[in-house]
Amino acid sequence: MEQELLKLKQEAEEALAHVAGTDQLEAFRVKFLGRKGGLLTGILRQLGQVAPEDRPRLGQMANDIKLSLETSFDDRKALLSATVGEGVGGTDYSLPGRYLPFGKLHPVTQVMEEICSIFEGLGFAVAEGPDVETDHYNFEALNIPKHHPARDMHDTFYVTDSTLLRTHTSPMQARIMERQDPPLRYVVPGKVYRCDSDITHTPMFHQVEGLLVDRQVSFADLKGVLTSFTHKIFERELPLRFRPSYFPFTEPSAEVDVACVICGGNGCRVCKRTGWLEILGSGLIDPEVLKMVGYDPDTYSGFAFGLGVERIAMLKYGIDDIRMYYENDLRFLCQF
Ligand code: 2NL
Repeated sequence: MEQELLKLKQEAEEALAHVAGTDQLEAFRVKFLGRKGGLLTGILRQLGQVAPEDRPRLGQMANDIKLSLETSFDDRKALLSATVGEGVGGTDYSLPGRYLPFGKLHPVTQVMEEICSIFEGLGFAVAEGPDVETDHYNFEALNIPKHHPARDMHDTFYVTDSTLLRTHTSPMQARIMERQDPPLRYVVPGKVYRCDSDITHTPMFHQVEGLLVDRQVSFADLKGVLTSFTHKIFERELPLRFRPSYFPFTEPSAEVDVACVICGGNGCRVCKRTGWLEILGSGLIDPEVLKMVGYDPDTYSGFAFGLGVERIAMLKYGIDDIRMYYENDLRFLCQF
């Protein structure tokens, strides 16, 4: 039996060295180590017929060989799974890894960044302010005192009697003017809030507001900067129209229309047959606002403007429902 065991060990080691794949490895295990009909098991079964004095020694020897073959088997298995494409246990180590999908910026964020970078190209700096503002900076400092009819336009969410969710980003511009003397050129991007929700309004939306203050700033400067901006954001030199309007913080004020990006001015459903699309509000900063931040309106003048980012993005990409932005449908969001 001793001879048989040694022969088996040698044969098994040789066979294992030639095993090249998982199928062959399994065949090896069945042939040599299998519990039913395996060669080693066959020899161990005969142990009962061996002389009792030889039994412990041969038993020990058989067990040592079993252990040694099992170890060699495991080593071979590990080696094979590391080097051969088709590994053990159904894992194919040659398959390419699974990649995590890349996130993307929301279309509104993309357009907001694009708007800011166009103004940066025109020499404006970018500043951000708090979403929760004081009544003072959101209204008083911008020439909208209590009981002013313009407060009704804003549908404000109040936090306390004197704090609120900002209804525009201009409170930050008032803070900047208080801190800094002219000349200055800033744009302020961010979220704004108004208690309003229907097909064309969401209670939170995004604005970029800008201002420029210096000596002898005129309406011509406002027209030049906004024309330049519009041509860049729509990637075409579309005609512009400055239409008289009213804002409590600017005088004179103008709303800016661009020739319809869909029909080019001929009239269509998007521009409601007018040929024009309103894209922003603007004006020369009211002398009262300049006084409140401590500027002398006889020395300095400036212009300011505000635009809705969702609206610009809708016109740029032909999106016809503002609610699409906030439904979190990846089929929509991933197109941009
Ligand atoms: C609109 C109109 C506007 C401003 C925003 C502004 C800020 C300061 C002083 C004066 Cl600190 N004006 N901002 C001026 C005119 C219009 O926004 O329709 N926005 C969507």
